[in-house]
Amino acid sequence: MKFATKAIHAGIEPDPTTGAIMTPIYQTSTYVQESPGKHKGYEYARTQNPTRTVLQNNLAALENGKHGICYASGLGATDAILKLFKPGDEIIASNDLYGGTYRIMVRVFQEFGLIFRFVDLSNPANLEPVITATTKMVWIETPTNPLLRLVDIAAISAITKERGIKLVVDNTFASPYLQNPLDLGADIVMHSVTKYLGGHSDTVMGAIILNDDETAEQLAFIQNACGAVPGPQDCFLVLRGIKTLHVRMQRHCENAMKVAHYLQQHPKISQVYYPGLESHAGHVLAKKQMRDFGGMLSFELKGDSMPEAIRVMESFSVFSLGESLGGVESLCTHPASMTHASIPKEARLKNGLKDTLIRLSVGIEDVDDLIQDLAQAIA
Ligand code: P1T
Repeated sequence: MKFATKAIHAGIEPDPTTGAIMTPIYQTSTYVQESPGKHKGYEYARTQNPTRTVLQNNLAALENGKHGICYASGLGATDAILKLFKPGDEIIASNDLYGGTYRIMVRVFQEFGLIFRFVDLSNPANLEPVITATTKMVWIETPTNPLLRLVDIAAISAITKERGIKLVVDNTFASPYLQNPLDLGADIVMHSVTKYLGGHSDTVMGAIILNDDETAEQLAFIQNACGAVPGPQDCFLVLRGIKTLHVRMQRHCENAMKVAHYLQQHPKISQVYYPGLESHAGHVLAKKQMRDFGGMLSFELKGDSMPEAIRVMESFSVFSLGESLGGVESLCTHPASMTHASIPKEARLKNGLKDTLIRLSVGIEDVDDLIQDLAQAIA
């Protein structure tokens, strides 16, 4: 089955009792049992819910994986993955990543004894020298949030496989429409479903997709034991959102490419970070690893003036200033004070994330209106 057909049909059957084409919202906390332990496969809604099961199977199909597990948020999914490890285990993560991921690693799990190292993995040669006998996992985003760096999943996975280390790819920025990390050698794919998968800025959710039965069983145990499950209404909304994922992503990519070209030639702009631009350091890799270049981009204004960057962000009328990304509506974010504020300033600047960086989630509005909005805001 090709992607667009999977998005609409994979794991989804008409409701067996009524023939309803849409998966029902099973709004229930428990399931009646005939006698203790004798039931139809459902016991309690923290453990399983039929609406969630359908979504999990659909997501697994989209990522070409065997198991899908959904969580109450992207960070709920990250939390579950990090709970696979023990004090003293070491995790190497790419140095450009969502601020909340950095925060849960450093402020929560480091307190419990996990060890984290943040390394620029856009050059895979940087990985080998930092691996130690206690390294258990490598965590990457690609493209990264917010600098849109590309990380070579196949090259990194060749190293992690040889050393018996798990590779996790946060595939939020690409979505499964653009990139399938499991096919490139990753062990676990993680998503903030809140973003492109949901696609309509109305749900917060996370997901993990993987092939390994044993790790899937551990994760299912953690999910049930720790309880970060999404509700059935949210699962329904995401199932509905995914039905148009391929169509939305095409328009996100088209619009972002036009916006990137517009910004690149703008006399007031010094840098545009978009993997679709030939000038981008990861462009060749993006062409190989992704099916298109996505809807996210960041840019900097000439002169690096903070008041000027803020003035631009306050001047938009079609773009809305807000956290998050991947919805149909265009958003603008100031990573330094918003999505990445929990990364200490020194570390942020060292990794290239300036105070004046502006991030855009290019929506699927008419691109002429988006460009006109940028023109009037930057002017
Ligand atoms: O917000 P939540 O669903 O918990 O997902 C966290 C998360 C994980 N990974 C990536 C790459 C993300 O971008 C996010 C959330 N990011 C934002 C809210 C943002 O505006 O960047």
